[in-house]
Amino acid sequence: MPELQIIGAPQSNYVCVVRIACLEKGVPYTLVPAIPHSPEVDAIHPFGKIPVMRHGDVTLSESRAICFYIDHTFDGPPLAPRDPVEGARTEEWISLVNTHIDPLLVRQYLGAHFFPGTPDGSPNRAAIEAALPKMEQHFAVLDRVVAKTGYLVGNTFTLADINLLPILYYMNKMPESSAMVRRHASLRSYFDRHMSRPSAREATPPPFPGREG
Ligand SMILES: N[C@@H](CCC(=O)N[C@@H](CS)C(=O)NCC(=O)O)C(=O)O
Repeated sequence: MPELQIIGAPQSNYVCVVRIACLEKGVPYTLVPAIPHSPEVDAIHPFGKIPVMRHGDVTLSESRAICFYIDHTFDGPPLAPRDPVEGARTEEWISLVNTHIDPLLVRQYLGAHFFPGTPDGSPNRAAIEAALPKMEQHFAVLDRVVAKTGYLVGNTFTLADINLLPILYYMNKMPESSAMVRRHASLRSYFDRHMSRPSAREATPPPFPGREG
């Protein structure tokens, strides 16, 4: 078998998703550090985003496609249930995380802290304040959903949880969002429990360069 390369920066929540997927599946991989829009990424992703993947002659972009490939190429526990209903519910939550939760919590809120675009590099308070009321709604929804079984879907840890976990990791680090995590008891215990999985611990994002403190 050729080497499976996951190409991207380990701080990216989407790179983290693919790494957790490999670890849960028990698939060895090599993380090849690369930033978005670098030549090695642009060669595979049409819009220069990370992660991308290389496995022998197979190259892929987009975390969902990469996880599908990993799940169906290698032996190991399924990342998404093969039952059509549970599988569809998993896709439903992956999509909700990617199209609603990531744009608000990561791109808008976390971006306003980490990549604020302000003259002095201080957090973009206007963008943060605009995100907070909507974030309250998202946290309430997630808290309600995971309260039922401790998972987003059914009674097992699926790719839906894998997609959410790196986002919650960052939310637990920032001031306004960590207060929200603490105020939602079911989400808090969901986060604590799943972050203690060996896969999540091993793929924990390192600090962004220059933000080690
Ligand atoms: N839909 C993509 C999203 C990947 C993504 O947004 N990656 C971010 C890093 S977390 C990125 O490459 N951003 C650079 C950019 O948008 O230009 C996936 O699921 O892989």
